[in-house]
Formats: sequence, structure tokens, C-alpha cells
Amino acid sequence: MENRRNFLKKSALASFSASSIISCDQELKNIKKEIPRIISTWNHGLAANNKAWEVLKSGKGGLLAVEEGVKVTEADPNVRSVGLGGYPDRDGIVTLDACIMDKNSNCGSVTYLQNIKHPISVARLVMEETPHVMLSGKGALDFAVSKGFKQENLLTEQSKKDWITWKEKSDYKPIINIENHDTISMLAIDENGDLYGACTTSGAAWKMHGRVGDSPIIGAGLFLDNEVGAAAATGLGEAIIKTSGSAMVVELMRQGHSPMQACKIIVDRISKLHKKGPEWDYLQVGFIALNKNGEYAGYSLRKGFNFSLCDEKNKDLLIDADYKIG
Ligand code: SD4
Repeated sequence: MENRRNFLKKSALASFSASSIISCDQELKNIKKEIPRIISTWNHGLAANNKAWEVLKSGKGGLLAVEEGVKVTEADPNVRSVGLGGYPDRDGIVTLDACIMDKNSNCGSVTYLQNIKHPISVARLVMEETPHVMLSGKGALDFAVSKGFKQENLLTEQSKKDWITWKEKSDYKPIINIENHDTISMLAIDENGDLYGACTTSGAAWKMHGRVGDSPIIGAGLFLDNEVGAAAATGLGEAIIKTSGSAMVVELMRQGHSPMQACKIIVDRISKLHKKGPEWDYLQVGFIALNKNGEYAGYSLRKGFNFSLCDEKNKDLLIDADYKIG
């Protein structure tokens, strides 16, 4: 449970408006160089962070920490947008996207993967045991099976029921917000100041069959540069891909922007690009960012995005992200 200090901090962060970015940055200066630290998208990040923290503190390394952390979310059938229990596509098929990246810029990714509960672990093996970065669809599945992964049905009764209800109207509006506990993206900085990241999702609910979002794309859903910082995304993947969102956030941090400023600049850019489009009504994007000093931020286009933080002082801190549009 949150202690009083956490509660106060959360309240302070939650009360920032779009015009109070500077005060948020000032707040973050007070916690500069607090490492190790882990941040993850949404409130399912709390359980994921706890696992990742346990692995990190046991000395097993940042890569295993982020992998084991997001696996908690992948295995949870109540999280309806990641792994087991994730919403299917329009044809009722659950297809998963995931990627992972380490301090040496090694990365691995799987897209359009079916029937495998832990795509993040397959992505890690793509990184470690193949000469490639990305495997997709049947090739990714064959690779996973060859590595001993078990095939299983990921469409739970509840998700199937929701899909059948959705089909009655077939109204495509991606469901992206706190109530649906979207994609998990996790960023970690270890006690040496080295960065790691992981991102895993079943993608936008009711997507076209074959659609791949930002989450498995290095630079879009996740990016890190161990000299600078790390960033990850959640929200409408198409908008994130079009701006190479996470890579841009990291590049902005390289230019000297704080994590908050960097996230805000990219969200502003996305907002400008999509303001006149039909997707504007339902567009949501959110970014988390963590720099080499352990400074962090979360920022979204619309109200409703939150992220989870875990460090020496805060084990279960859920922070309402600042946002552009209330
Ligand atoms: C996607 N970015 O596939 C994912 C979905 C998501 O919060 O993150 N929703 O577009």
C-alpha cells in the first residue's frame, strides 16, 4: 500500500497541468541520480515492477529483470491488452507483439505471434540466438516452438465474449485507456546506471488481422541509448510509428531536454499531425522516459494515462501522468 509520502508525491504529480511542466521538472531534480529505478506503463506495471525489482536486487541483471517483470503482465488473463486474455483482432484471433533491448543496443522483437504466452521471451531469444532483430508470424512461432515454447490458446472466454459483443456493431474505435490496462512498456536503470527496456502487447483491440503496431518496433514502441536514456510508448501504434516516437524522445533527451520536456515535444508533434484526422476523437498516446540520472517522466495526449514506479524508496507508486488535453 502507498505510504503517506507516496500519496503526497502522487497527489503533487497528479495535480500538474499541461502548463506546469517546469514545476514537474523541478520536482524531478530532487530525486536526481536515484538509481536503480524501474518505470512501467499503466497500473499493471505495479506488479510487473515488483517482480523486476526482485530480479534486479537479486543480482541477476537488468535484462532478466525487465523480461521477468513484463511476463507477469503477459500471464495475467485480467489484463486485456497483453498476452493471455488480450483482446483479439477483428477475426477473433489473438496476435502478439513484443520487443526487448539492452544496454549495448542489442535488441530482439516478435510481431504477429500467435499461441505463445510469453512473446517477450521469444523476442529475447531472437536477440540472443539469431543474427536478426525481428521475426514475424509463422516464422516467429516456428522459432518459438523450436526453442521449447508451448503452444496454447490465448483467447479467454471473457475476451471471446467481448469480441462477440463488439462484432454486433463492429465499430472500430481502439480502446486505449486506463480502464483497459493497455500495453506494458518497462524501462529499468540498474545500480551501474545501465539501461534496459521491454514492451509487450496484444495490440489495439479489434485491429485488422495481420496488423502490427508500434510495440515491437525498435524506435517506435521502445528505444534506448545507454549513453542517454530510454523511452517507451503506449497508445495508438500508428501515430507512434509515424513519429518514431520513442527514438525521438531519446534523441531529445540527448539534446539536453528533460524526460518530461522530451515526451511533451513528441506528444505535441503527434497532436499536430493528427488534429484534423478522423482518428482524432479516439487518439491517445502516452510516453514514459528515463534518463541516465534516473530522472523520469510520463506524459500523454489525453487525461487517463498513468505509470508505475519502483525504486529504493517507492515500491508501489502509481503516478497519474501529466497530459495535453483534459
Ligand atoms: C498498439 N501501442 O498496438 C499498442 C497498443 C497500446 O495502449 O499500447 N495501447 O498500437
